[in-house]
Amino acid sequence: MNPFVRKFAWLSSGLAALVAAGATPRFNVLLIDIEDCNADALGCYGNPICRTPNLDRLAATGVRFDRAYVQAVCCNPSRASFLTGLRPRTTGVLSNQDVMDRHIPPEVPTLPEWLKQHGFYLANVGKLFHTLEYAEARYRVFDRLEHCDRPAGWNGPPPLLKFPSVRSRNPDPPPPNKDSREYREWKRRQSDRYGDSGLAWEEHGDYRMAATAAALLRQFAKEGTRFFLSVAQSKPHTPLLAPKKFLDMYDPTKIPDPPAPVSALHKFPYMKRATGGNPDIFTQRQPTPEEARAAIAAYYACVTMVDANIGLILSALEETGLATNTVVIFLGDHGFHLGDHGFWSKYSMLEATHRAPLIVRVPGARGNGRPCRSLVEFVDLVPTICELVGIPAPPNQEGISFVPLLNSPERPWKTAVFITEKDSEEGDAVRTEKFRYMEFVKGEMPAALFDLEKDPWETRNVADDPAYAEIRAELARLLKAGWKAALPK
Ligand SMILES: [Ca+2]
Repeated sequence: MNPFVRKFAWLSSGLAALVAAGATPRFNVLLIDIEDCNADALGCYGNPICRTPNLDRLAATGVRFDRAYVQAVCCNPSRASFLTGLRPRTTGVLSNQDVMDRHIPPEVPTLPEWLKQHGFYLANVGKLFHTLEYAEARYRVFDRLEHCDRPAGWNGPPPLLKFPSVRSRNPDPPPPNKDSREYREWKRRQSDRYGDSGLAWEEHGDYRMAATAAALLRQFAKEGTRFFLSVAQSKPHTPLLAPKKFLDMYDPTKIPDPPAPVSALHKFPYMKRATGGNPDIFTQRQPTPEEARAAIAAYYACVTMVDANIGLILSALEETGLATNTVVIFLGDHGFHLGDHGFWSKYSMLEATHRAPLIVRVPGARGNGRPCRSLVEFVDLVPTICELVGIPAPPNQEGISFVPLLNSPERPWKTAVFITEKDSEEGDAVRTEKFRYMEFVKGEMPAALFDLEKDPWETRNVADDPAYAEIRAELARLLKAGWKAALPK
């Protein structure tokens, strides 16, 4: 038995004991959502350089999903999907520009609203939905809102903790007019930075969000509140700025060059990035190899800071005893390219964007401490959480509960996962155990096919290779048939 599981023996006995006693566990839900996280950057996902001791501990006491896939290529559509249990072409939220409140009818519940209807106390710390303007009514149902904008007329309690204000050390202050070209230029320059934030760890907003979440947990434990708590971390989203103490943990000269050099993918719709600017970082030109290594080191420093913050939350969970009856879900809202193919940021239907980290720890689940290699989708989260807390799922769900995998992580599951985009390009893709196939609505390349067994970094498009003609036809049929054709038998 792995040492973490031995130490936290309650994690493998709690649920079984409760079920044997004929009791239904009354779980709380803690959702930790972090921004723009490349799963391969985490120690527990096999990264040999980046240190994530707290997430490693969570993975060692929960189920780490190695093949968990988001349904959209960036924040807003991905979150709109996994917080409703509906796919992007159903929500109508297909890009970062689509305002959620205009596309999703008010009677379609989000996960927090649904849990509130079933008696949960709702608390949110930081970003959950894309912005307040996109989802004002969805934020209004929260009993507590911390470190985020508050809807007009919301009457919840004042902030739980007070922090000293932080003096800006940014030598490039914002222009006054937020609608001006100068302001947009300034935002781009801000996003394009990486390195030392010039701030202490405790001065970072992400630290403060975690400290607030830990304080909320202590309060819930004292008051016996059955809660849904969502806690965000803004990193490792750009700008890749971290406190010096985390940056000093990484030597850029020891970072390997990114895999998948710019090579055979001409005409591939995203390749303009490899010769010009990227979204979010290296926005004007490609980095030199030294700049790329320094940016990846800064990304790792951001990840390690986030990990330390999550450690504060997990410690509070353990100290209060809430770990014995709280489901913990850790996820990244989508992946992130770190220089592969000359790509940075997200906004692609390739593996680096599509795959995201997901760790689920349910007290008493038999799979705790084991990885799961089966294909799951983030759209499965709503039905999964509903099953875990013993309530029906909202109607018309487009995912399925993966609770069986939490007890038997090795069992066969979905045969394919899907993604849709309308940001840099418009298209849909399907990924199976062995292949990734994508179709684009316009452009010179209508389809792309990658043989992931032979070419895991997706460098050779074999869509027009006669040897793959049958496979391409089969995947095109599957993409058209959609998610119902890929459900476990
Ligand atoms: Ca994001």
